[in-house]
This record gives sequence, C-alpha cells and structure tokens, in this order.
Amino acid sequence: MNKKVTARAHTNIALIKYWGKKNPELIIPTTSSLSLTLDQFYTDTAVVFNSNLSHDELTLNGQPITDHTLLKTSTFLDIVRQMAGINTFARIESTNHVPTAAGLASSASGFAALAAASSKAAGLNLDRQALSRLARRGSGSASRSIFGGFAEWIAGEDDLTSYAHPIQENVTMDIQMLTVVLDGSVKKIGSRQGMQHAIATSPFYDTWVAESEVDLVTMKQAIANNDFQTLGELAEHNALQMHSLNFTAKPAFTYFNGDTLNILNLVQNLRHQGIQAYATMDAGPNVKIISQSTATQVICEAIKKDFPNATVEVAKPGPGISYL
Ligand code: 2P0
Repeated sequence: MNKKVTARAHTNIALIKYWGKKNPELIIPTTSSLSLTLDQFYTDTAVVFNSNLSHDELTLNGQPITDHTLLKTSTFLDIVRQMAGINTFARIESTNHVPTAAGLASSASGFAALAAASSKAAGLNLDRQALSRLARRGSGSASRSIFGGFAEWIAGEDDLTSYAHPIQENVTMDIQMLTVVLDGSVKKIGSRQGMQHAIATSPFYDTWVAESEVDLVTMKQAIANNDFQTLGELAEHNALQMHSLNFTAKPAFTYFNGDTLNILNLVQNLRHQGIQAYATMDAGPNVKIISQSTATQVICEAIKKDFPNATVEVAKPGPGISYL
C-alpha cells in the first residue's frame, strides 16, 4: 500500500463486435467477441492509495477531472477496494495516447490499465483472467485489452465465467489497421446507451446474436489458417451487421456520417482494383481499414487523393498489459 503502480494497456478493435449486455450491472454481454490489440494507441495509468486522501482524485492527460468520468472511476475503484479489503482513496494519473471518445475505444485501454494498476497498488496479485474480469466491470471491451494480439471475450453467464483469453498473442499474419481520422469530436450517443437501445428496439437483434455465434467460429478458423481474406471479409460483414442494428432501432440512430460512407465506398473500390482492404467501424464515424503491409502505400495514396484533410495512423498488432 501507498506504493505507486503504473500500468500500460493498449486499445483493441473488435473484428467480431460486442453490442449489447444481458446483465448491464455486471457487464455480461449477449455475445462473445474477438479483437485485435493495437500497438499504436495506449493508456498509461498510475495509481497510489493514500490514507490522507478524503476522496479519489483523477487527472487525465494532466488535467484534473471532476465530472462523471471521476464517478465512473471511483465506482470501479470501489470494486478493487472491496476485493482488497481496504477503504483508502486513491490518486489516479492517466495519460491517453488515444483520441478520446472518437470511436477509437479509449475506454478499453483506460479500464484495462486502471484494473492492472489499481489492483496491484491495492496489494492484490491477480492473474490475467482475474484482471480481465475486473477490467470488464469498468468497460466491456477493456476485458480484451489485457491480452495482446487476437483475444476473445467469452460472454459467459456471470462474473466468474465472463472474461477474455488470448487466441494468438504473437500474431503470425501480416495484418494492420489504418485508422482514418476525419472527425476527432466526442460521440453524441455513448456506446453504453446505444447498444441497449438496439437490444430493446431493433427487430433484428436476435438474428445478430445467432449470426455472431457463427461468425466467431469462422473468424477463429481464419486466424488459425492465416487466412487474411476471410478475416477481412467477415470483420467488415460483422461490423455492418452491428451498425444495421442501430439503423433499425426505434428511433433509429447511427454513428456514421457522410465521410464514413465515402470511406466505405473507397474501400470497396480498392477491392474492385484487386487490393485487399476491409472496413470496420465502432461507436464513432471513423473507419479502420484492415489491410496488409504491402498495400499501405496504395491505400494511403487513395485516401489522400479523396480526403486531403484526413490523418491516417498505421497500427500493427500490439502487446497485452505491462507494468512500467
Ligand atoms: C466492441 N464497442 O466490441 C464494440 C463495437 C464499440 C462498437 O465495446 O458499456 O465502451 O463500457 O461495456 O466497451 C464499446 O463499448 O461499452 C465497444 P461498455 P464499451 O469493441
């Protein structure tokens, strides 16, 4: 105790998406999901418990935070305090190397880093499965960021059985995500609210659950076979299915904007030219292009031609949690 612990967690992008909870309090999802952890985007979080503090204190990128983000962090730390049998408050310093809340899943790296740093600072010595379960309580996608490479979050039925595990930590496939950032603004509909609205009102939700189960099996086979084309086709299909739930919710909503569709169109055109490129989108308008290193130049040139203001970040498979 009173020891400052710093952890680093990288963000992940789902190839088979998580979109809905059967237990919102414990964050137990309706479906299992599968992601790729990225090297380029990560969060560093330092935590120290200190008996002189009268409440938890949080800084994000050097700025003191007192809004709902602090409340979410304190609620999460209450779980850690309960597990460790302590009632001391903590100082948390978090630095995000991810564009916050722009659909690039900073909550995944954020809660994975917080789970690792806070549990160790509280004197707990959790294995990675227990860390994944803990990270899940902060944000579902954070359960997957404990691991590097391809990771699967097994939906499970309760707190004990819902956790991520590595599918392939040292990725053998040539795979990368080109993140095309056109809109760095904060999303209007949080994913937590969006996914539960889709469950409650989209007539296709049950179909999504059934299809997702089949997609997951095929995705794991594609990874085992180093089959990039099947992986890419399936990831794009699964992402479009997820976004279709939002289009068919009542009232309908979408994270897409006009540029999202323009980039999707560009990706389809690249495929018509024989270039293997596939799109995936999360809870924001930005598109991630799943591709291979040999195609980086041609894809970047095509983007620059049509979207001179876009910034493109090239991310490769990244590692799991580490302590600094
Ligand atoms: C995913 N997303 O699988 C999906 C695809 C966004 C679209 O996980 O409510 O921030 O904290 O569990 O993890 C974003 O949702 O939601 C997400 P909570 P989270 O990556």
